[in-house]
Amino acid sequence: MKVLIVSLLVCALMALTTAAAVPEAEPGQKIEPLVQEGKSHIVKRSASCPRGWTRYNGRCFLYVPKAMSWSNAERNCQSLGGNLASVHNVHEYHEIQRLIVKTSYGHKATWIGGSDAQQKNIWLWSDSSRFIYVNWCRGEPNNFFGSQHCLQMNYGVGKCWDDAKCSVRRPFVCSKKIR
Ligand SMILES: [Ca+2]
Repeated sequence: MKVLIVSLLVCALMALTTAAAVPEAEPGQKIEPLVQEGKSHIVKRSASCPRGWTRYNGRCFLYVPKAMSWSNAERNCQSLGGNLASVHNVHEYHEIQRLIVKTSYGHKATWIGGSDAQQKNIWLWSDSSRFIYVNWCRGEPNNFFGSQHCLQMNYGVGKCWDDAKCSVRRPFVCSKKIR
């Protein structure tokens, strides 16, 4: 009798164990994963620019239509977490020009972050990036009357770069890296 009971118990246990086991897939049969990919409710936060700034090439750009001296413009950009914009290739330059047109409906002469105020003919960007790409107008920078040490863009018919007196008031473009 004892043997019979033990045998029954073993059979019952085996049946339970088999039922609980995950069935193996038949050839060609696809097992649905318990958690389906792509249905996660976790929203990834991608880096982006503050409202009103334009994203381009890993940076954010802002055109400020209020005319200021170069130094005041730079200080304003700093208060917004950036600097006056630096420009590193023709694509960036055209993007900044598009931004100015979009906001001001024209190609206004505008401050960006170039200056040779520290040493004549040594041009630097205020955001410390390397000054390599240039888009000077013909005959510029000419340091006219020995008093032009700040870089204005959209100058003349060529909409190129000119060195201008830093105290002149111009609208300006800020840039900052995406964080
Ligand atoms: Ca000039």
